[in-house]
Amino acid sequence: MKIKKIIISLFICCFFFLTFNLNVEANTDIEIINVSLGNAQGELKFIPNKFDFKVGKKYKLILDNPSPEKHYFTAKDFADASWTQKVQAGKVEIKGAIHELELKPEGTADWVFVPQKEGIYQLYCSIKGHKEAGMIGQLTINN
Ligand SMILES: [Cu+2]
Repeated sequence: MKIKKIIISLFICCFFFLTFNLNVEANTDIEIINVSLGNAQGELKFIPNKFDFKVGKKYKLILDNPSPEKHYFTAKDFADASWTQKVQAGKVEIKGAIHELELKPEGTADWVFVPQKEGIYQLYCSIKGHKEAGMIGQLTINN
């Protein structure tokens, strides 16, 4: 009976140890960046609006729109210079190339990708007048 208890305890210890290790690995494996499209005050800007990426590293951009209106995260050249693993929005997961993401008010989306090509790329919102009002940003990929 005692041996059984010890075996079970060991098993539980191993399980926690493994889970802990996997979590640590997952955290170093992918860098998570939160991006807001506008804010609750209705200002037309990306927060943050400057991004630095490294070639070959995996990123997850968590996009959200806390503003009262619709916005776009448009970064065509940047998307072409990156490999997209997936885009997740709600219960839908999209695989393959992506150039523009539409976020309705209160909307969120996750974009998981790996930058491939060095360069400085532009980000903007493609709704009429928003780019001109300052809804722009810069995405840099370094080696
Ligand atoms: Cu906009």
